[in-house]
Order: sequence, then structure tokens, then C-alpha cells
Amino acid sequence: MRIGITCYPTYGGSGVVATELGIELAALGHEVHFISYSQPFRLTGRETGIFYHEVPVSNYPLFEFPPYDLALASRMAEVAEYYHLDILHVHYAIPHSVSALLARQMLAERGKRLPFVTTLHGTDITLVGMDHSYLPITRYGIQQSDGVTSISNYLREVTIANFGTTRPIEVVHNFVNCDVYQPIRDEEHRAAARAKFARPDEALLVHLSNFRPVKRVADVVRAFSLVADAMPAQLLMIGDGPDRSTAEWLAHTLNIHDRVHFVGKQDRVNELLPLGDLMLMPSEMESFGLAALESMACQVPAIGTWVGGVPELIDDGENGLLYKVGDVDGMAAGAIALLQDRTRLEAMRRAARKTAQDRFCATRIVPRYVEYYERLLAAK
Ligand code: GMT
Repeated sequence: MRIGITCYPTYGGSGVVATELGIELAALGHEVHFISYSQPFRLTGRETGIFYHEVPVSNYPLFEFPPYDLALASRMAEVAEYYHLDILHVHYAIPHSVSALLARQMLAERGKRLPFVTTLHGTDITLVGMDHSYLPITRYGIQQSDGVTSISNYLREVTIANFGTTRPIEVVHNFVNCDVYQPIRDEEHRAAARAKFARPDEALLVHLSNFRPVKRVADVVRAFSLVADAMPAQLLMIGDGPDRSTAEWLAHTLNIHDRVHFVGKQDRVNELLPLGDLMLMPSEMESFGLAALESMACQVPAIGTWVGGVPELIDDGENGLLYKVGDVDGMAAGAIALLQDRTRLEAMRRAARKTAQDRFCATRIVPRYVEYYERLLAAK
């Protein structure tokens, strides 16, 4: 198949999923064309079977707001025609589904067919989509899509409840490549890499996000501070975003800054995550929690919150721990108890990896997208 993919190419879960999907589809022999304003950050540009088409947005003096969604629609239609795309898959409803709808209409006028799939990721529904200025157009984009998928049951239900959409929504959970995200088996290699952040007798906690308010990075630092009061420990903060300076300030205020490592945005998080003992994801909302899945695949269980689709991934007490949003004391106590009980921690680490392998591996999930495309293409 020739598949077009549009996503937000910068750091963010939906762009990660879209990019990883493109990589997996290309590995299965499909031809994948990314259409976006910049190359998705997890692509090198050298992958076989993957092509990238930039969307140029001209900024005329008359435009106070350059119309990216229109430029995107034009480029989608061009790429679909020139490269004979069979289907277009857009990630994040706004504005991508509406641009795809326009592209489909432009091509239909010329007798060409371009069905499109919209994958809902989270804030496109729960935050941006609920903003009254975007709600009607988001709803219309979903209704007009040839196919709609969501990355959790939770998100599917929220979409139907809040938007009253009638277009069937297929749940295809997020996935991880379990060969790329895996524990470091060579103990010597792991110890050497881990030594950059923690001594062998210290626990290493990790956090990975885009440091937006919804991630509650201050809770990560506060919970870690309580852990560090109880035992020798270090914290690895991966990512960057608006709340990084708040987290840094808090680390200084709590006088733990010498034990908190802010490493910023990283391209190969699969090399850092397996160094941790536990991951902290105290988010206010996660429609899935891809960062926790990536961590679990590396055999690092996550301490998360009872929100959104997280319980579809984390089975409290089995492959991770769940707490109420803001329950920093509970999270810290849970982490301390686990870190002090190595047998239980080991069992949980194995369970986390097993969940990723058995339920969320790319080899299991990606074929579901392929089947879905085939079903849509076969439909009249
Ligand atoms: O919150 C983010 O990190 C970005 C956001 C996005 O849409 O790019 O993430 C959403 O999509 C991810 C991938 O499907 C999910 O794993 C995240 O849970 C979801 N974030 C929220 O719902 C807040």
C-alpha cells in the first residue's frame, strides 16, 4: 500500500506514534509518505520506503495568521496524486482531519479517491477539541473521516459522550517496538551507562514528558524529594517544555538539585529509560500514557495516576502502581516500599515488560492498522 501520514512532527506523543507507525509500515513493505511542516523528529531521512514532503506555508502581509491547514490540504492532494497514495492517515484531529477532508474533496472533483483515517490521541479531544471555537469543526472532521481510531477505550467513550459523534471509532491502543525498547541485558554495559547518573547503591527514578502542565512535573520533583529523604536516590528528567524551569526551581528550593538530572530532549530515549528502577508519571490526564509503555517495555514499571486510559495499561500492584492525581505522598511511599523490597520490584519489572510484549508490541498492533486500511479500501 502507499500510505500518507500527517502528524505534528515535533515532540509529543501523537507525533511519536505516527512516526513509529510509519517506520513499522515501511518495514512491512508499504510505501510511506509523511506530509508535515517539518520532518518528524524520530526520522533520519534515510529510512527505506519512507518519504518526507514538507508543507510550505507562505506568509503574505495580508495574513495575520498563515493558513497552515489550507497549505496542508493542498500538499496532501498533490502528494496523493503524484505518488498514487491509496490512503491518508492523520494523527491528531485538529486541523489534520479537516485538511484531509479538503484534500479528499479536491481529488474527488478530479475523479480520484483518497479515503482518510483520523486517529484521536488525547488533547485533540479532551482539551483543544472541547474549546468552543474548535468543537464544531473537530466534530465535523471526525464525522467526515472514512475511518476513525482512538488510542484507548477511554478516549473513544469521551469522544462519543462529548462530541456526540456517530462515526464508529475503532480502538487501536498505542504500541512500542519491543526490540528497540528493551532492558539492557549486558549488566556491565548497563552499569557503565547508569553510572553517569547514579551510584550502584542509589535508586534511579526516571521521568519522560514534554513538561507541559498536564504532566505535573512539580509532583515528580516533590515525590522524588520524599524518596531521596528515605534512601540514596537520583532522578533523571528526560524532555523539555514550559514547566521545566518550575521543576528546576523546585529542585533548588528543596535542595535536591545535585540529585536531579535534567537532560532535555533526547532522540534515543530507549537508551536512557532502561537505566531506571522506576518511572514517575503523575499526569493530570493521559488518554493512554505512551511514555509509561516505552518505560515498561524497558522493564521499568511506572508509578502513574488513575486517569484517562492509564488503567488500560497499568494494572495497579501488578505491573506498576496507580494513585490519585496529586497524591505525592502516596506515590513516594509506594516507590520507597518497592525500592526496599527488591523481590517485589523484580516481579513488577518482569510484569511490566511482559505487558508491553503480550499486549502492546508493534508486531501485535501495527497489523491491526493495516487490516483497518484494507477494510476501508475494500468498502464502497
Ligand atoms: O501529552 C502529550 O505528550 C502529547 C499528546 C499528543 O497528542 O501529542 O499525547 C497524547 O497522545 C499520546 C500518544 O497517543 C498519548 O500516549 C498521551 O496519553 C496523550 N496525552 C494526553 O492525553 C494528555
